[in-house]
Amino acid sequence: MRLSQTLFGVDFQNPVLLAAGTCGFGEELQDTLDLDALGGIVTKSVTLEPRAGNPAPRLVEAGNAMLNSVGLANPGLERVCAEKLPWMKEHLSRIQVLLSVAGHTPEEYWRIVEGLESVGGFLGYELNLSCPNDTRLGGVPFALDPDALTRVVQGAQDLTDRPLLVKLAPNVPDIGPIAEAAEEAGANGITLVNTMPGLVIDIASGSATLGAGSGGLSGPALRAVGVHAVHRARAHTSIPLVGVGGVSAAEDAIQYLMAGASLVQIGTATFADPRTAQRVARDIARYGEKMGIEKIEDLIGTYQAEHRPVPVSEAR
Ligand code: RRO
Repeated sequence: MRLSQTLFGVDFQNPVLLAAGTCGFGEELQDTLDLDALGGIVTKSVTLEPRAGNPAPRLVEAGNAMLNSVGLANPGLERVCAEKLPWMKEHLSRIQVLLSVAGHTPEEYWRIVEGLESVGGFLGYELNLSCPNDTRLGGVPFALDPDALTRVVQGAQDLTDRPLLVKLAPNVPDIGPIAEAAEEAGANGITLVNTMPGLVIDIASGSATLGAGSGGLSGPALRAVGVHAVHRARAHTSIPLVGVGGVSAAEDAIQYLMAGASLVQIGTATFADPRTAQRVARDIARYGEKMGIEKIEDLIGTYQAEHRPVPVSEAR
């Protein structure tokens, strides 16, 4: 099966990317996996100023999931431009790179986009509007507030011709209208979903197991939430969708593709096995060959919602 597709005007050699926050800026993983074998990577979110991040522990197990509160640890815009982008330009030319951007105010997002824009060497942006661990000043994440989301996206869109994706949060009653707001504001793609707010308490001490208290839940437990979010967003939008949450095998990625995602991202599973993304890409191709599917596009969006009303006689 042909895994490559043209999206956002460029070629993705396969649909598997590494998710923001799980692969640094690529350099950190260069000795552990073959970056050239990926569809692309999304960097750790970049903020205006450097961030030291939250107190340890930053990651804990939470049943069939992981809880994190990294607290946006990153070198900040200036060092990303001076140190990270030059490395990425030189070493990641075969794969697609999205820069994840985070801020407390719309103006911070815009200043970061302006700063990165002047350096270049990457495909586009993934605006992280949904970090559960560092909400905007005095409020909820932008992704929970369609008016605030619209303002950030419209302002960023005015500053760049590069593809602009937005990353949404899972903890909303219906993500469909939020995805619609993102498309109307000018987003070129939507990534669904960020981690789910969660808390693990150590009952011996009565304290949270994470240094920062609560955090964001990821891993297998998030997969059905992410697949559902993609399905709802597909019903409300026509721009490319990127599915993320709980992918560790080709079968997981294929659910996202069937729900309507054009690309998938791997996050938590990379911590257990850094080569997960390569394996998932290879196994999607094997699945396609087994099923007689010619190209990845023939798999995308093939899921049709079923309505199975309970017959009145059974409902009684
Ligand atoms: O750095 C983090 O604590 C973090 C971020 Br920015 C995010 O978007 N999602 C997450 O689970 N953790």
